[in-house]
Formats: sequence, C-alpha cells, structure tokens
Amino acid sequence: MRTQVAIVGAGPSGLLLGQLLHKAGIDAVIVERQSAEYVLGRIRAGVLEQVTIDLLDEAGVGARMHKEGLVHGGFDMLFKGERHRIDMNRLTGGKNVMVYGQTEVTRDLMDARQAAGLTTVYEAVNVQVHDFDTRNPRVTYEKDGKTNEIQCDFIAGCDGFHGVCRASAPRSAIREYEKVYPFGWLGLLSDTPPVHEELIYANSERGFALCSMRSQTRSRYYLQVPLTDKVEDWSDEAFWQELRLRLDPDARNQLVTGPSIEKSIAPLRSFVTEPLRFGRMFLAGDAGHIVPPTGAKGLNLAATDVKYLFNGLVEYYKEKSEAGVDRYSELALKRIWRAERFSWWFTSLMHRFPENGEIGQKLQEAELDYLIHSEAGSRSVAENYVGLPLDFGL
Ligand code: RFL
Ligand code: PHB
Repeated sequence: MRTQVAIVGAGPSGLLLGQLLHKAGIDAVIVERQSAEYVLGRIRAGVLEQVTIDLLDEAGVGARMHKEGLVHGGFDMLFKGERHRIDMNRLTGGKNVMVYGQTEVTRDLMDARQAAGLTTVYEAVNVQVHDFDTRNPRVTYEKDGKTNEIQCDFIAGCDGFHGVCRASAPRSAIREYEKVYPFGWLGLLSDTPPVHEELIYANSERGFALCSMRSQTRSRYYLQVPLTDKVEDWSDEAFWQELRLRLDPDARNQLVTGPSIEKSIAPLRSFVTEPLRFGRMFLAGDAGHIVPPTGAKGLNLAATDVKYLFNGLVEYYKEKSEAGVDRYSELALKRIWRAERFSWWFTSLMHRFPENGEIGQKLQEAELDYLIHSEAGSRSVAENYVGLPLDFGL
C-alpha cells in the first residue's frame, strides 16, 4: 500500500492529524495497535482550550462538542479549608475553556473518519517504522497472520508515550528530559451530578484532590495517592470518604456519591524529547512529551503539535516547500516547554510534598495566598490555564 502520510497511533493526535489532512486533500493511513473499543475505553482528559476547540472546528468535528460541551469561565482553588475562584474569563479578556471528554473527542474523530471512508488499521501487531532517514520511509505491521507494508512520504509518530516511533529514533540523535513525581492520581468516574458547576483544585493536608466532570450527570474525581497504592486497595466507599476529607465543608455537603464506572491510577511525569523530527519521521502528542495532568495540558498540547505539523505538511504538498516541516520541531517545542513549565509549577503548588518539610509547606501556602490576592498572580494562572495563543512569542 502507498500513502502520503503514514500515521502511527489512533489516539486524539493521530485521528486529528488524519482528519485535517483529509480535509486538505492529503492521503493518510492510520495504523493502531489496539481495537477502537479499547481506545474509546481509556478515560483521560476533560478540558479543552480555545485553540483545541478551534482545531476541532477546522477539522469539521466540532458540532457535538458545541452542543454537549460545558463552557467554563473559571475554576476554584481550595487551600487551608477555603475556596477561591479564578475568574479566567474576566482575567483573560473573555476566554473560556470547554469541558468535553477525550473519549467524546476521539469518538467524534472516529465517526468522521468512518463517514469519509478513510483507512484505519486497528489491532495491528508488531508495528515497525523503517528508512525514515531516506525519502522512502515505510511502516510495516502484521494483521491476521500476514505482514503488510505501507510506503509513504512521511511518518507521523502519534503513538503515545509507550509507542514504537520515539523508541526507533537513533539514540545518538535524541535527548530526553524527565521528572517523575513521587505520587500518582487515583481517578474515579461516576454517574453522579458534579459537586460544583466548575472544577475545584484542592490542596489539602491529606493531599491534592480534583473535582471535575464530563456532563451535568457524570463526575470525574481524582486523589493524590502514593505510588505504592493499587487500584484494588481503594473501594468506592474509601475513595468517597477520602475525597470528603480533602474538601471544604460546603463541597463536602454537596457531594453526591455513587458506584464508580471506572477507577484507575496514573503516575505523574514531566517528559520532553528533543528534537521531534528524525528525517522523515515526526513525533506529535504524548509520543514526544508528557505533562502531569494538573494543568489539563496533555491533550491540548497534542492538538497544537498536530496543527504545526499539519501546516508544515500542507506547505510541503501545496507549495512544494520544506520550510514548514523543517520548522515543526522548533515551533512545537517552544509551546511544549511553556506548557511543561506551567504543568510542573501547578503540580508543585497543589500537591503535598512531605519531603520538602514544614518550610516547603509554608512557602506553598504563601504562594497560594499571593496568587489569589494579586491580580497579576491570578491573571498569570488564568492565561496559562485557558492556553497561550498559537503564535505566542513567535
Ligand atoms: P495517546 O492517547 O496515548 O494515543 C496513542 C495511540 O497510539 C497507540 N499505539 C500504537 N499504535 C501502533 N503501534 C504502536 N507500536 C503503538 N503504540 C501505541 C496507542 O494504543 C494509542 O491509541 O496519545 P495522543 O494521541 O498523543 O494523545 C495524548 C492524550 O491522550 C494525553 O495527552 C491526555 O490524555 C493527557 N491528559 C489530559 N490532557 C488534557 O489536555 N486535559 C486534561 O484534562 C487531561 N487529563 C490526561 C488527563 C491524561 C491522564 N492519564 C491517564 C495519562 C488525565 C489523566 C488521568
Ligand atoms: C479531567 O476532567 O479528567 C481533568 C480535568 C482537569 C485536569 C485534569 C483532568 O487538570
């Protein structure tokens, strides 16, 4: 089989790139290791920045998001038992975020791909990338016992943190920066009304908690837990009890509990690969970087990587110029490092780090106190949370 762009991975990065390329008349084939149901079963991101919303519109898949997504103009920060609202909308001159789950974004993209009759190979085994240092790269995979080959102009590595693309880049050409945090997030999804109409980020004595949602009737909550904890250690009742203890009295009284639909533990990591281009192979999304989820940046960064890569590919095919693909890595990394900084900072501010001692705790409280009382401090949080514009600082 021959195509212009072979995309490895059918997560949000791969599907969005595929859809944008299709709209621009550029051929792409997607090869995914898992089944479509498995991809849809992963409960992940919930908050979309304006640039991501715009991109989904550009890809022609925004209709359901605008109908069902919840527009949020602020969020609460809870510390020392009190909640303080960050009025993002006012502080950023009218910007908001959209609460709409990654599962739904993925479903909308999958539906659009299917409606357009485009090829996605699911449950591909032993996917490998070859010859990306030449003008004739290839992707091979096994399916139903047969080996298949895709010849292409470019490979887009959209295969997440554990994918094959980054792992196939020559070790001498790659530099990786990593910080692993000494705790994880235990997440619980339930068909219960959210405790509050906006998100609550809580810094409590017992550790961080986040109250988020997927709709007016579906809630998503997270607790900071030690890395040694296992999901099986946490009954639903134990989760709700611990969440109550990390909230303020008002929220505690409002909290509606119920059986979990999903429960999982995710480790927290900051990670960046440089560069994001190896000859004719590019990395986009979690394949190239990971942020801790505290700032809700992972999916949004994946979307903006895809936008920069898409622009470069359009320039290549429509204007016969390599300038855009040549700049991809540099442009994307600028934005990535800014989001890495914010996610690391927000994580450091909101979680408990016993290893930093009492002084660490006092300094954290002083910083929170400064942020909510300073217009400049609050604005800095707000402008990063809603997302920096695509051309910020360029
Ligand atoms: P994905 O979603 O990991 O998709 C990669 C796909 O590649 C496939 N794959 C392969 N396919 C073929 N061959 C191989 N060898 C392959 N290896 C892997 C995988 O099966 C998969 O389908 O990466 P992508 O597309 O770059 O998307 C990134 C986002 O999923 C991620 O950044 C976000 O989920 C992060 N994230 C959040 N981001 C936000 O913007 N806002 C949030 O509120 C937010 N909350 C979160 C999050 C991530 C979380 N977890 C569990 C990591 C909350 C959590 C708990
Ligand atoms: C979520 O709803 O899953 C979510 C929301 C905000 C975050 C992280 C995750 O910062």
